[in-house]
Amino acid sequence: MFKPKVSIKTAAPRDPEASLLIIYTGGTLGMVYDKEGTLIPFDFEQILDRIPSLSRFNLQLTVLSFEELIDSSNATPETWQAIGAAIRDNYELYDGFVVIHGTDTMAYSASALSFMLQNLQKPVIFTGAQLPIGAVRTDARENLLAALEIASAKNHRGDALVPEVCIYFNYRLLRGNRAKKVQSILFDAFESNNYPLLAEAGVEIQYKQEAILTPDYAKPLSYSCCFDNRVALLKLFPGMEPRYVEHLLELPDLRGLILETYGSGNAPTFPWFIRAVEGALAAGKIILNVSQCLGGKVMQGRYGTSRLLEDMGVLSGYDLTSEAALAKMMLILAAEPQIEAAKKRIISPCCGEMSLQ
Ligand code: ASN
Repeated sequence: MFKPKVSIKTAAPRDPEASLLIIYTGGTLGMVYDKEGTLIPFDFEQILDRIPSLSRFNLQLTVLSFEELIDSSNATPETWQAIGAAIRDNYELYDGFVVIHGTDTMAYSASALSFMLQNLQKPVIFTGAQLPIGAVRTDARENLLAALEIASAKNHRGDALVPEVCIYFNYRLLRGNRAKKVQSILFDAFESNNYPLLAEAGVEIQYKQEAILTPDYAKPLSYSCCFDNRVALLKLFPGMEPRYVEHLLELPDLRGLILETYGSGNAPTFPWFIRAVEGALAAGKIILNVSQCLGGKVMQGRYGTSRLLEDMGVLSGYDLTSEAALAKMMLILAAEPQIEAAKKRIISPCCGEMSLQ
């Protein structure tokens, strides 16, 4: 399904400023309408034809297109592995990577890739669009062109300006594992409420160097690609049926639960709920508390309604997004059979995904 299909190289400029690999997975950016008026994925060759200005960049571009292009609602950890493998296999050959991806699950994929590619020294810029590239008012052209420019940007030492996994969308560059899709209609589809923008594109692209990670140039890229999907996400709501929650928490092979709580990490103190959480923890499951709020953070113990969670051993996800929490937990559970070691890694920041203060 995710075998890379074709490599299309643009005519090589004589002395290119940078050489980039575009990984095309699908999404609205490259879709066309079928006879029923439904959007379906489309071939990249025609996309290149639709952006003639691409050839005005002094860049060597290579396109790796997946055999089966997907709407990102069909993304799975195999999709993340395929993107990761394409980057790892070509890491030394390119200065940067642009991943064309559907917007619906882009924040999950960008989060996953940020955890898979540790000590990254090159840009991995996810982008996509709300309207297909063929639409008259499309946002695809600007998004793709700016993503390419950012992926090729270097400082005076020749190092990448943004050596991170990011999402570029609607004139803004966000850290991938801090981003959330917040809009399905407007072009301004992504937010990063708990972390500043990494760059803003206007007449010029303004990079916020103080917000961008600095890698350890002495260390090589470290790549992990296994995910354990025996995890679940439970969003709390008033009126939850105890049986459903108990059933989920008692599932014997469930290893981890992301609990989407209210406000600063609060949950009901009903005895049935406390018993269900206690039982799951006693059975060796890991429970990670993240907030339903778009901004702010979990502060277990601030209210009585989160004190119990803290006392029972529920982990605080601080200001993690649910998307990043899921991807991080799935990757760590696959790597760590030891529950205490897994817990320790889950609450330790590793690539700018959470702030403990
Ligand atoms: N359904 C599309 C996708 O995620 C939405 C988009 O790309 N704008 O693939």
